[in-house]
Amino acid sequence: MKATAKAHTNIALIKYWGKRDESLILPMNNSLSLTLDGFHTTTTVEFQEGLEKDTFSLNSVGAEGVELERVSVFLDLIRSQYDIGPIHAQVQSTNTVPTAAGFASSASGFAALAAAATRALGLELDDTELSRLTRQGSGSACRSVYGGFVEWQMGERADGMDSYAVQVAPANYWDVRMAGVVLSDKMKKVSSREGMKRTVDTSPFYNAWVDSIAPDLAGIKDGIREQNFEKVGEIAEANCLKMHATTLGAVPPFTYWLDSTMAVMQTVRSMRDAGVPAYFTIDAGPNVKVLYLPENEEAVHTTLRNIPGVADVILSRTGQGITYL
Ligand code: 2P0
Repeated sequence: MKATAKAHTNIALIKYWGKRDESLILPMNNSLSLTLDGFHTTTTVEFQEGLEKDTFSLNSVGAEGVELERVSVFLDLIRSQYDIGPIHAQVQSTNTVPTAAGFASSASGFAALAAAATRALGLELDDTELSRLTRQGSGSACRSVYGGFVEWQMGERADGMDSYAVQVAPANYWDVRMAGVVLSDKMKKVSSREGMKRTVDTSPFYNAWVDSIAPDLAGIKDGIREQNFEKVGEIAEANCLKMHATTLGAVPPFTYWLDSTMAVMQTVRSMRDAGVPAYFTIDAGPNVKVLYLPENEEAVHTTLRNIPGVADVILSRTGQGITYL
């Protein structure tokens, strides 16, 4: 009744932005991500007879309130979906995603939790079923079941049975890298859940966003297959800009960007003008992630670190999918 699993976080190159079903977590569009080896969560789940409730500790600190609630609600989902009965669990997680880095820890967190909990219960889920289950903890987490380049297929069914991720190319297919640029100035943020909902409900740009996904996805998959870095980078950067443009049309309008976010974006464009291919992407927060090739690592690292307002730059390679320890 005990198992340990490790999952890496992922960063979307084609963004998931908006749900068609809030409770099942079904998206409005397909998304495509890169799993990163630098950021992972390791989770041990032990089910025990006689526990009155689930417990959760993160980096050895006992969690209460909303954090514990999200873990326990997800375990409830597993207990009910697989007819487990009222047995509770002790959950212990270690996160190497630096909390200040603005890298989504919910992706690696829910992927590791789903894998460890189902393994502890002796359920033999294949990757598709594990991804489908993980999706219901946090949408982007369903992509962390796999390493390398991963596509979350939105599916069409109302019950979500066809909404899960598949691998597009494994981690060792292509050595591309990503730098996480951590900004010192943190803005109080609109959560991604709230931000995407407000955008779907109110932004006149939202339909244009959805319409732009199919060509972006087809193009980036060609680019990955061909290992055409410029093609992949250009599409990813443009897709990110379109996602963020939808937030400006929302009511009330909002943006995740700070001055320093735009300074990093501008520096990445200047690097390209100077002959270093590098492309940015930004999630539901001010920090910037920069895609680059191994031969440019030193130049990219040095340039990014020297931008005013940058607190840290964390480099990462492509990462693997779920592993059991
Ligand atoms: C993504 N983001 O594709 C997009 C891009 C943020 C911007 O997935 O409500 O934490 O748990 O499904 O997955 C962040 O949203 O949201 C996210 P829920 P999630 O990575």
